[in-house]
Amino acid sequence: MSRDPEKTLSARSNLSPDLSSDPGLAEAEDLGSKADPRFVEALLAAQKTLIIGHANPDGDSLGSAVALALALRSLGREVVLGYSGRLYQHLLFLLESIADYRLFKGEASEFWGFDLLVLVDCPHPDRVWDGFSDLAILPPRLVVDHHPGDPRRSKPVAFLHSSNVSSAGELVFPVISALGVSLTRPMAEALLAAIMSDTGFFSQNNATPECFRQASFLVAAGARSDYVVSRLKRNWTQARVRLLRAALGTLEISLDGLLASMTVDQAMLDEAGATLDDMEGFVEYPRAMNGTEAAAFFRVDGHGRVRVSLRCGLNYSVQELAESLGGGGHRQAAAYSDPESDPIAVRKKFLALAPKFLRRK
Ligand SMILES: [Mn+2]
Repeated sequence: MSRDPEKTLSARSNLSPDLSSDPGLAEAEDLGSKADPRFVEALLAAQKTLIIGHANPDGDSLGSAVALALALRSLGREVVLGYSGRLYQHLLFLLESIADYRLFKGEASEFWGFDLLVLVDCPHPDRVWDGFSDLAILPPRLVVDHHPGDPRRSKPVAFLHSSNVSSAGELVFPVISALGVSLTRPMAEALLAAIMSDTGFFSQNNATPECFRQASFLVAAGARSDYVVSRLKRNWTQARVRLLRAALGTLEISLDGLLASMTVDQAMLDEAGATLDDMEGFVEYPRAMNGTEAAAFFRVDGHGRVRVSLRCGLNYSVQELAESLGGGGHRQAAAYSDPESDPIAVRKKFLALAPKFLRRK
C-alpha cells in the first residue's frame, strides 16, 4: 500500500488521479470481472510469465502480483515478478516469499524469453512505464485491473476488469481458485494486504460484502490479519513522526471549520531528516477532526512544485476543484500540482477558490 489514498485507497479506485479521467467509459463499468476461462487458460499455457504492476507499486498492485506469482510457481510455471519505479519500504515484507523480483525499465531486451506478460492493477503498460507505447516489443498480455478505463487499450489476449471491486486482489483471488491452487499463507497474506490497502483497512465504501467474504477465506487459509496490519501500518520511522509533529504545527482551519489544511516545505523535511515518502497519508490527520468535512495537504514534491492532496466526506466533492486546477481524482479523494514552489502560497490561492467549489452535494 502506498499510504496515500488518492493513489490507492479510494472506492472504485484510483491508481492515480489522471487514470480516472480516461475517456470513453462510464465509471461503474464491469467489462469482465469473472474468472474468464481464457484468462486462466493463458496463464496455464505460458511457460515463462512476467507479472508486473503499475509504477511505484502499492499494496494492492504488489500484493496481487505476488499472490499470482506464487500460485503459478506452485504449478511449476516459471514466473518473474517485475516492478518499475520504487518499492516502498513498508511493502517489502510481501516479497519475502519471492526470491527473484527485479526492476524492469520497459526496454525490448528485457522481455525476450517471456511468452506472457500480466499487467496487475493497471490497464496498460503506460502505467508501468510512463509514456510507453510500443506494444509490439511485449509478449502477449493479460490485464487484471479495477480502475476506470478500458483494459482493451493494451490489446490483451484476455482481461479481468471491474471498477466495482475493491482491489485487483479481489479479481486475482478467483483466478487462483480457478487455477486449482490451494492458498498458502504467503499467498493469502499478499491478497489480504491487497484488499486492506485499497479499502483503507475496510474503512471505505468499497469494502463490500464480497470483499469481507474473501477476507474471511484468506484468514481461514492462514493469513494473519494482525501481522498484515502491523506490517502495513505500524512501520513509521522516527523521521516520519518528527515530520508529522512539524506538519501539525501548520494546521489551519478554514470555512467555519469545514476545511482543515496542513503544509510541509523543504525546510521541514530537512529538519526532520524525512523523505517525500514520509508524507504519505498525512492528509488524513486534518481530516480526522470532528466537524471537518474536507482536508487539504500542501507539500513540496521534490521537483520544485507543490503537490496538493484533497479529501472530503461523502456529502461533498473535491473532484471538480482538483480538475479546475489541472488535477483529477474522485469525489472523495483528488489531487493536483501547482508550479509554485511555496506550499504556503499555494494554500493561500487554494483557500480563495475553495468556497466556490466545496459545496454540499
Ligand atoms: Mn488497486
